[in-house]
Amino acid sequence: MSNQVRLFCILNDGGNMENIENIKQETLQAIATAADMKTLEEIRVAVLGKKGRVTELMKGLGALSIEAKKEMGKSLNILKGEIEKALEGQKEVLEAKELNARLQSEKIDVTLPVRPENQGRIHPVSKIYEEVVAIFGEMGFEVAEGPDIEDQFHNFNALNMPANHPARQMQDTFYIPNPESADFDDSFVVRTHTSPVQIRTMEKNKLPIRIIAPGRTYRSDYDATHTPMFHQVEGLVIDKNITMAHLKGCLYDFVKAFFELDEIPVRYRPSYFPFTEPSAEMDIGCKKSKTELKIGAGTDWLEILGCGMVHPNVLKAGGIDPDEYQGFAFGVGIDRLAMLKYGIPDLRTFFESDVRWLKHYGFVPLDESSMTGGLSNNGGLAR
Ligand code: 2U9
Repeated sequence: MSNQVRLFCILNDGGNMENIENIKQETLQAIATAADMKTLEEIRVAVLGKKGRVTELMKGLGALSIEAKKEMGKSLNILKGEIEKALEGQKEVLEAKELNARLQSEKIDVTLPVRPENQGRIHPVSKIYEEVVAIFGEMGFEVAEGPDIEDQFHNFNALNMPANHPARQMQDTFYIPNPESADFDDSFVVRTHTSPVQIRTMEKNKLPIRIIAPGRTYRSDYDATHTPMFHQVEGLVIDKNITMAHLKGCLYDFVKAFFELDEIPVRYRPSYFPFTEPSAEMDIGCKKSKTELKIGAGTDWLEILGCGMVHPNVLKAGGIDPDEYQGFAFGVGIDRLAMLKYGIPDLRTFFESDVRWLKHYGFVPLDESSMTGGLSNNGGLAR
C-alpha cells in the first residue's frame, strides 16, 4: 500500500457513522493527487471495495429507521457515483500520462529488416495460388473474382443444375436463410465452387472471355482430403470456334509448367459434370510407391483436374448464343495441388493455424512466383 493511501485510511478509520462530506472531500482529494494506477486502485478498494468505507456505511443502513435509511442511502449512492466518476477521470489522465511516457522512451526503427527468426511464412495454398495465377497469366488469362455468398441462380441454376439436382442436397451445401423470404429457393449459399464467378463474367456481355477464377469454396465435408472450406481455381475460355483441342493444349501447358517438367504423360477419361458436355478428367503419368510419388514418369496415373466443353444451357444462362460461341472450362483443387507438390498428407492440417506446421511447410516471403523468375523458387523454401 502506498504511503498516500495508508495515511488516507488511518485518518478516516472512524467507524461507520463518519461524515459523508468528509469521505467525499478526502477521497476526491486523494484521487486527484494519485500519481499512478496502483495508488488509484488502492483508493478504490479502500473506499468502494468489499470492506471499503462507503461499502461499510451501506452495510450499516439496515440498522437505521426507514426515513434515515432513505436519506442516508440516497446520499451514499450520490457519493458512490461521484467517486466512481472521479476515479474514471483520473484513470484517463494517468493512462494518457503513461502512454506519453512510453512514446517518449520507446523508439522503433520501422526501416530495420525483419529478424529471420521472427519472419512470417507464405502458406502453401497462397504459394500454389500465386503459381497458378502466374502460369495462366502468362497465357493471357485474367483473374476474375466474385462473392463467397451467392444466390442459387448463380451457384446452381445457371450451371445446368436445376432444383432437386443431387449436388444441391443439404449434406453438400451450406445454405444461408434469406431474411426477406421464407421460400427455400430464395435462400443463399456459400459458393460450392467458383463457377458463379464465370457466370457473372458472362453476364457482363463482353466476348471473348479468357479468365481464371481462383478462390475459397465451401462444402459440408471433413476428412484427410476434404475440409468444409477449400480452394479452387476454375478457368473459362469462350470464343468463336473453340474446340476440345484448345482445352487439351492449354491444360497440357499448364501441368508441364506447374510440375516444372519438359514433358509429362497425360490422358483424359470421360466424366460427367452438369455444366460441361463432353466432360473429362485429366490424369498425369506418375510412379507411385509406398513412400514416394514421382510425377512425370512411370506407369501409374494420378487424377489432376476436371474439364470439358461448356454446356449449351450454361452459355444460354449467361446470355451467350451457343450457335455462335463455344467454350471450354476446367476446375482444379488448389489444396490438392499443394498436397501433391509438397507431399503434405492431411488437408485438415492446412487450416489449423499451427505455426510449427507453417514454419515447416511455408515459404519465405518476397520470393515471388513468376514464369520468368522461376516458378517454385525452391531457394525460398523454408525447409
Ligand atoms: C462455367 C462453365 C463451366 C468448371 C469445371 C470442373 C470441371 C471440375 C473440380 C475439380 C476439383 C472441382 O475442386 S474440385 O473438386 N472441378 O472438375 N470444373 S469443369 O466448369 C465450368 C465453370 C463455369 C460457366
